[in-house]
Amino acid sequence: MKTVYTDKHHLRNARTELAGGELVRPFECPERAEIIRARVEERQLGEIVSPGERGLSPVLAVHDEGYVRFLETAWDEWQAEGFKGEAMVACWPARRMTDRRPDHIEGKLGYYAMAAETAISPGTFEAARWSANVALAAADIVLGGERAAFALTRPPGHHAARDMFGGYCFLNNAAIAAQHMRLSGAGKVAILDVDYHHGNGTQDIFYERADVLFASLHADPRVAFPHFSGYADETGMGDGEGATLNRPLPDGTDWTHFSAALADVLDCICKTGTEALVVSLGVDTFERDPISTLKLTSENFLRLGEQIASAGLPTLFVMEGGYAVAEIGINAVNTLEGFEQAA
Ligand code: 5XA
Ligand code: ZN
Repeated sequence: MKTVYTDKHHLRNARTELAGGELVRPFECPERAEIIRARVEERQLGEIVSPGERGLSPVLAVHDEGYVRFLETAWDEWQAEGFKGEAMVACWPARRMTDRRPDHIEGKLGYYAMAAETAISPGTFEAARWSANVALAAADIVLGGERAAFALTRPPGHHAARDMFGGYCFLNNAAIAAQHMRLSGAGKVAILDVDYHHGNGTQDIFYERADVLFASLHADPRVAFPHFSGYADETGMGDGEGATLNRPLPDGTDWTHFSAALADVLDCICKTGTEALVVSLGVDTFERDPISTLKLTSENFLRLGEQIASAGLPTLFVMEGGYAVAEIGINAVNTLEGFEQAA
């Protein structure tokens, strides 16, 4: 399986994350991608290729233009105010407040943020753009006839909604790739999100569409981020009614239960005439992940890959979360090797 990777991800190297009331070094750090890339090489998974520049049009096919322009200029606007730290949200349009977009950067951050932990730092927008380019290049490998490809995306994307950032995400790489696949001729695309956290952004983007199914296994939002989406009764709207499948899982869920829920959603995906599968591959379901509570072992990730392969679909893997840095390469690449062995 080919991997698409670029060292441009280093442009995203924020100093601060708000976690537990403290400003800490972000869990989502550059070493993550480097360790995965090293493991891809060590296991000789396949060729590692660089993405090309695709411009903003595939990004604007799923994201709001005002939002993208905000991401592009946010750091400069923040700096122009003379603020010393990184650009972090301090206030939001909460219940019964206006939905207007303010002019000041502090207001714009609130308007476009879905969470406070994620700071915008210099280079963030460029890194996010290149992460989307990685996903698009990997999508083209699958569109070109290969059974699977791995987009080693960083920063991740699945919390980024049409016009919102947060949860370490700015541009929704999986959604951008899925939309690109649709526009390139794939009749129906499914996005399977196996990250520990609900992919609220991906759900938001396709919630009213029947042509891109979104299925997610994730920790129960009553006790896990992003808290305000990912409940089982969120099933899509309008044309998209029934094309969103959420399977919240209790704290401590192990492979037996995870795999049963996965079998259920894969069955639904296969019954809907899906022609291509995009997997939002988070490995923060790992038992020793520092911010998560599921209980998958490194060996279970091999089984995860095998089970995904059983759907028999052209498959694009797009990297999302996973913060047990020492094991992130093993867990991500185990999934890909499990897939290859079963495909
Ligand atoms: O999949 N999403 C993540 O791993 C980010 C979670 C951020 C929690 N504050
Ligand atoms: Zn996650």
